[in-house]
Amino acid sequence: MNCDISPLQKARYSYQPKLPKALRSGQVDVKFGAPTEPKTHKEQIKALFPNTYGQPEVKLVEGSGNLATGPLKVGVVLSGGQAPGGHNVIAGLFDALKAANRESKLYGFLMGPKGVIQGKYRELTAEIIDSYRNTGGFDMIMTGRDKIEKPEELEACKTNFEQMGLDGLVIVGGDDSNTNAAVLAEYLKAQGCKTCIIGVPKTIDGDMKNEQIETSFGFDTACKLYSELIGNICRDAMSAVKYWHFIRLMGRAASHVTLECALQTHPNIALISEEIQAKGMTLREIVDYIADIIIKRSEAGKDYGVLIVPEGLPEFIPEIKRMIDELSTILATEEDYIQSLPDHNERLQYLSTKFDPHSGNFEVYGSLPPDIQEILLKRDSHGNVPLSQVETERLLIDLLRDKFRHMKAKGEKVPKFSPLAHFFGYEGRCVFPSNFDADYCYSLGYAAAQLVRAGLTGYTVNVQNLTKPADEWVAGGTPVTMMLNIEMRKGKEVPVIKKALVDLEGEPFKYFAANRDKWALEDCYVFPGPIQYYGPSEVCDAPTITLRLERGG
Ligand code: FBP
Repeated sequence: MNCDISPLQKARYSYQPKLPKALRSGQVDVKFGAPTEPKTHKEQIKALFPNTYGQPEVKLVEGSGNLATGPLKVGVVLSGGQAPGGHNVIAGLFDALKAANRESKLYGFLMGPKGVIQGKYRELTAEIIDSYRNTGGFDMIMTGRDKIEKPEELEACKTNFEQMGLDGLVIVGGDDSNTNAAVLAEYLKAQGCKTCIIGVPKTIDGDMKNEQIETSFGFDTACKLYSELIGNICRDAMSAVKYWHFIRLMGRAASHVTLECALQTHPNIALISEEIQAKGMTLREIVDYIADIIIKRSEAGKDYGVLIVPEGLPEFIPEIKRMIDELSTILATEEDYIQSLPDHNERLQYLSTKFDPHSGNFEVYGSLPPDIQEILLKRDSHGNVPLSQVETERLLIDLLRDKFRHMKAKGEKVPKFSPLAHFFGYEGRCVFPSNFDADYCYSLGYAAAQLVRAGLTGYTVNVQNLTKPADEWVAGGTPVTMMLNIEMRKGKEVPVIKKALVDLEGEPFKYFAANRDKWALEDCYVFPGPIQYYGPSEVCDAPTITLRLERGG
């Protein structure tokens, strides 16, 4: 089939992503830092990762170019949710391997970690790579949310790698997938298998970051896309002057996406889950807070506005979090049975016998709408609740309508309230990567190839100094074990990379908190417009406001 391609896609094929100077030089050396350790659970993690614990941080520097130059066979797999820039990670990896040795080969494992376990892959040739350069999506090799964890799965991977003669595997994923990278690296090292495992920090959620990893790729583009849409809605709201827009934004746990979009667009209300948790706010208190702003705006003659809410909110409301935790423990052993029950009422009935009668958690569960109750019964392979399916924006609208109805019944004055609900999530994950993400991802892939050439395993690749021009970026590797901590998942204690939540003492939140009262009542909306790929650098290359406030620049 001969499919058309858009003029932008055609133009983007020839965009040459920028690289840090040390990587461009072609004479790369690895500089080792001091040994590392995790912040908490040191002994537990050391016992679980005896072969990869304590490895030093590394930097990729311009030097004599003493990395391996022989032909390498390297695999790559995309894992978890799509994020703009994934194809550029693969392109960077490919170009770096070929630059070091034309005979090197890159294999793409298909449909996520399952493809690694089942040995399903295809060789990625120059022709394939060229038709995906600077494009969004993960469709070159697709993705999946499977986990490589059972002994037979680890063994299957090893067998496949040995049959392929694979020198390295690059796992592109978020916190869960990079944790998986650590588990696989440890297993292969213990078994004397030569395949090195390198992770790449990906997620639009922006929650895989720490001192070494400044941001996860995809966050920049997704936030810019959502901000464009929010800005357009703000303008629509102040034009029509009759609707309140309730917009839920993707981001499973942390509120980074919502905070960044708030900084970019100045909506009237932005809920930040981490603050709600810190203040211990109940659902009723959140509704009261929103109602107060709606009423004040109405009194000022503004029966319109824009609210943004992170999809992760439910898990940060203490009463709902406690309920979800108890439910997760029940599901750890009973999920299959509960799902096999014929209908919602039977499931509800059964659950009423399973919750601790003194915890109050069943009452909280029962107070939610049935469709949300059903979604809360599902878990992905990493034990996460599929929050992207919970329509929190509608729940808030319903609760506000109830509140205004009660107020009216008591004879109180109520505002005119015509709400509209939106969810911006999937539309932000396969966007053509912004110039920032195109450059960042290409650099991550290029650097990952150097870590494989250096024979390192159990590392997540990093590129730092991101608020500076790409020339001054510095690439390296962070040992995954230093990012681990122990958490409860599906009722069991397991090692996982700690998710970075919004820091309430950090500059991005402080800036938001200092301005939100003004944004609530006045119309201070900002309209970022669509992502620009060509034009002045301040329009096309600027990183997120979050990154600039966190890192300066
Ligand atoms: P990753 O953490 O795997 O990158 O995925 C993030 C995400 O986009 C979340 O924001 C969202 O809740 C989830 O994926 C949706 O998952 P799915 O694509 O399986 O519906």
